[in-house]
Amino acid sequence: MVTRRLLTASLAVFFVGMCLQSGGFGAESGESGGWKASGELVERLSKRSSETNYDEQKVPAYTLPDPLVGSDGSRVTDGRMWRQKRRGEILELFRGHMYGRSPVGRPKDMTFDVFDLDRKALDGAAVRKQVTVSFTGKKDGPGMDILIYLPAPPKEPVATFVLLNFGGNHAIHPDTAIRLAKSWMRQRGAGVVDNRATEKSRGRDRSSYPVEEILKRGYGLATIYYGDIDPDFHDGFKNGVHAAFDKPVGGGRAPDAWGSIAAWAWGLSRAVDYFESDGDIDHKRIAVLGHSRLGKTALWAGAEDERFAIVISNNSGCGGAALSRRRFGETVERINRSFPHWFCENFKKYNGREDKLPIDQHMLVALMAPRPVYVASADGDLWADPAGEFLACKHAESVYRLLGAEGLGQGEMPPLDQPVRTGKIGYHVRSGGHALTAYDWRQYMGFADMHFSSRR
Ligand code: GTR
Repeated sequence: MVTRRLLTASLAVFFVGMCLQSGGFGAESGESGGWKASGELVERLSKRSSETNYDEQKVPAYTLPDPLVGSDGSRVTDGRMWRQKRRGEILELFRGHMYGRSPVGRPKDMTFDVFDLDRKALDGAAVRKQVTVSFTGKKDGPGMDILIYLPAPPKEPVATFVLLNFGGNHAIHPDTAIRLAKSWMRQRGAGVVDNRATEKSRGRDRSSYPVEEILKRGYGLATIYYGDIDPDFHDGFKNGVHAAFDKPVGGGRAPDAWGSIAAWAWGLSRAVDYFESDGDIDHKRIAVLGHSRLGKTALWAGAEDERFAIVISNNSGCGGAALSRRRFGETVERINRSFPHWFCENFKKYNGREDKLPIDQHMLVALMAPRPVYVASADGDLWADPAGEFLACKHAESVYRLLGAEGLGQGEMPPLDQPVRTGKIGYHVRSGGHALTAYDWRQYMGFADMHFSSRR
């Protein structure tokens, strides 16, 4: 009798779950109020590329998988079920179908070498440290340099933002003591010659790294050149950390072997391994941040490694915070074509078949729960689909609520330059284009002020 009743009850839960899955999350086009893309921009971009959709009206109807319905159809009804069952299940889906599977945990032979320590850097405003992490313990093996600035003099272990950079550590500030990046680099103007950084590129990207302001607000900053971990070009995974850690299956790479985004995210976790050994850094208050492809990376790092206490995505777009099923701006097919090394091989099966994905990016945002997560878009960056980024936050909310946390607290897209950051999910769409700006940083520091003060 009891068994029967239980069976009936679980079937009912299953049925409700399936209904939600097929109906509850459908057809969002036109759903958002507040910010809307400029009609003139939509027209201009649409003319430039007929292959890309920039028109909200042309977003196809779609149904998002429900983060709170398990693969077996059962509904997740409490925090324990989320933690013990569903969270791991979603993480596995992202590993298997999208980012790929990374080596687990800290490499046993990894070493840290603090090769620079100046307690009176930047005219006495900062403690500067530079650390080489050798992933295999071999000096000639793959490794990365971490550049760290902490407010001076350090009074207590400091809450720190960590982010990967595009142009080398030396490009974030003109400080001549910063070691010039040695790894392969994309051609980014005159400061890079034959894919190597030159002195000319010192401080070139400083507008995206307001170091002095960050220090004044009491935060530390740690940054790593992403190409140290894995050079950003497709060479069949022969260089960077893939070569050192890949375990071939049947003579080749497994279809779910880690791509470059997963490798960069793995590198961020190795930085946390270092922070845990550095008494000046509060490793319980680490915020991971990233812009664009490195915003996708920050999200994946935050999903894989819960030591990141806050996760921030700046203009991450397709493969980051934007819902794939909307096919707005950059699509799965387009990203796999342009960057075949970013995701695992399996992800290519979803080119033009987004509806077949067992996940969508709201579930990536949900993997941060109940930790604070902030997603930022830019008005001119339609390639990254601002509305799709907002909707991913919105549809991650059910998980935050289940865990007793306030999520976004806002059903509609906010107006331009009006950040939403009352709960654990923060969001803004700022004026201007695809970039990490001082304005963005101010919102992130305000968000960190809110959430880190209670963690001390
Ligand atoms: C673009 C790419 C985007 C974004 C961007 C970036 O070319 O299509 O997904 O990641 O690069 O990283 O700057």
